[in-house]
Amino acid sequence: VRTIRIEGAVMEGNDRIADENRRALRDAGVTTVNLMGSPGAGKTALLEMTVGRLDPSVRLAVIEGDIEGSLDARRLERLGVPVVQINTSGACHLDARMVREGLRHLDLGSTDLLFVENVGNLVCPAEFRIGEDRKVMVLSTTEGEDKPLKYPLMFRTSDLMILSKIDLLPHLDLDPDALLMQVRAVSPELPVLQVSARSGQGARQWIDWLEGCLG
Ligand SMILES: Nc1nc2c(ncn2[C@@H]2O[C@H](COP(=O)(O)OP(=O)(O)OP(=O)(O)O)[C@@H](O)[C@H]2O)c(=O)[nH]1
Ligand SMILES: [Mg+2]
Repeated sequence: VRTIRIEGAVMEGNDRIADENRRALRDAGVTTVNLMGSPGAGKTALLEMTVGRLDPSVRLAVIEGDIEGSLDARRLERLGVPVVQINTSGACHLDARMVREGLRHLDLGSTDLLFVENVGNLVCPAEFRIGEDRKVMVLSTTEGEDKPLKYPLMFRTSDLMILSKIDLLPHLDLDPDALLMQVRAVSPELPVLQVSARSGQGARQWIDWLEGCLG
């Protein structure tokens, strides 16, 4: 009972700070996308592809969430994107407090679109609001058809699913239609885009979706 009470308080505190983040971001005219998915699903590769294809007038920034290190932040910094790295020191997700800290190090007045690449994990990030406008999950073709049934929360809370690495389909026994049926079984309205950061397939639809979010 005690444990549940503490967790409740933590979540309550998180939601309050998430609302503050959201207000600060909205006031600054920033659209924020929380990018989630398993380790190695292709989140950073998707961001690298996005940088090269978004209209250059859209000013990007990224908050990178990792347990340790700054490898992904450096990948994006090399492309000229302002990046803040957050290390969670073991936590499997970013929470609103961590993101609030990250926002202090960004020039929100010079940002139109902020990506928050969450810690690689198909479970915990879905439980914590951070003040985002949209949640996008990346599921790669190598993860298997059963993931929606085994990890439903991420699919239920996301606004968009990217099926990534579709260039690998000829080498895999994944049946994309079977996967999409499983997705629909847990989250009937979730839109799905099929993308390859390697070949650029599906990039246009992804960029169109993003630009639609900018309003
Ligand atoms: N073939 C292929 N490989 C990809 C694609 N996207 C990413 N990869 C590879 O998949 C691996 C993981 O990609 P990342 O973008 O680092 O994955 P991530 O989700 O950011 O990983 P974490 O941040 O560690 O959770 C790398 O070796 C990429 O080169 C793709 O579209 N096609
Ligand atoms: Mg990454």
